Amino acid sequence: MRTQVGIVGAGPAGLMLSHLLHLEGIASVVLEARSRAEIESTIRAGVLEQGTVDLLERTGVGARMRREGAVHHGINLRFDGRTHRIDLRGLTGGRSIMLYAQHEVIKDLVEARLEAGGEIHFQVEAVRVEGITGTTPRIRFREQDREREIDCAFVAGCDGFHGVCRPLIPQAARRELQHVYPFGWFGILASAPPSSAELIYARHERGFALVSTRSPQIQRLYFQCDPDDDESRWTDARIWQELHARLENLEGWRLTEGPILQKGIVALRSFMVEPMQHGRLFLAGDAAHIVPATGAKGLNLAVADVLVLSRALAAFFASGGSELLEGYSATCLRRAWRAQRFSRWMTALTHRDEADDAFTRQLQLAELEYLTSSRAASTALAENYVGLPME
Ligand code: RFL
Ligand code: PHB
Repeated sequence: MRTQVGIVGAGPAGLMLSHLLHLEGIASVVLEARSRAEIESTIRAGVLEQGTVDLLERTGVGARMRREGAVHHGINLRFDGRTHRIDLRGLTGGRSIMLYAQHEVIKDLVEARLEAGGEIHFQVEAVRVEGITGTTPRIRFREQDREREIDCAFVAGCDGFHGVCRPLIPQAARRELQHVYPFGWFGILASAPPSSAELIYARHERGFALVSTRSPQIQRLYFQCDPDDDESRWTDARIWQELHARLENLEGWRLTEGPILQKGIVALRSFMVEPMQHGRLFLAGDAAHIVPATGAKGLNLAVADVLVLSRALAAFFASGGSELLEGYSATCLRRAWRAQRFSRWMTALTHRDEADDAFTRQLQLAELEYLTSSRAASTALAENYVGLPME
């Protein structure tokens, strides 16, 4: 087989890249380790920035999102027994966010690619990428017990944090920076109508909690936990008790309960690799950077990366010019570091760190007070939350 761009991974980064390249008239092949059913049902992100929403619509894959997703014009911060709304739309000149599940975005992109004759190979095994410092890298893989290979002009490593592409950048040419947090998130999906029209980020002495939503029938809820905790130790009754305690029944508000459909624990991590490119290998999305979910930035960063990459590849295939490709890493890292800063700040603002002393915890409250009483401070939160402009 032969293609212009070999893409490892059919997450948001890989699929969106394949879609954008197709619109530029560039051929690609996507290789995915998991099955189509699995990638279309894995529960992950829910918040899409304005720029992501605009790009999905502009490129013809936003119709179902527009029908079934929910536009939110604000978010709530809850602390010290009260709730304060951040008016995202009012503070950003009309920008908002969309609540639409990541696996729905995946479904829409897979469908669009297959309808356009795109090639996605699911359940491939033993993916090996060779020759990235030459001009014709090759990807070898196994598919239904057959060894196969693809020659390409470029390889996009869109294979997530645990993928095989990042380690292909030689250690001497690669710098990895990370921060691991002493807490994780316990996430549940519950069959219950939304408790709140807009998200609630709650800072509480018992730890952080978050009320999100997926549909008029399904709630998405999270609470800070020990990352090494075992989810089987949490009965449904204990989960609800903890959520009620942290969210409090303020001013007549009450968390709505329902059967828990799914539960799981994820670790919180900040991670960066520099640079995001080596030879003809370009990393995008979680393969290159991880942000703690508090800022709701991971999927959005993945989309921003592949927009930059698709434009750079389009320029290269049109004229042979490699200037944009050479700038790819620096361009994406600039945005990713800003998202790191924001995500770390949102995490520190709302989580309980057992290592903090009473003084530091009081500072956290002072910061929330300032944030919710100053238009300038609220604006800084709002403009980052809805997403900084795409390149
Ligand atoms: P993905 O989604 O991990 O996709 C990588 C794909 O590559 C495949 N793969 C391989 N395929 C072939 N060969 C190999 N050797 C392979 N190794 C791996 C995998 O099977 C997979 O299908 O990475 P991508 O595309 O970079 O997308 C990143 C996003 O998934 C991620 O950043 C977000 O989910 C983060 N995130 C959020 N982001 C937001 O923008 N808004 C949110 O509201 C938000 N909430 C969240 C989140 C992540 C969470 N978890 C589970 C960590 C909430 C949570 C709880
Ligand atoms: C979600 O709905 O899954 C979600 C919302 C906000 C976040 C992270 C995840 O910050």
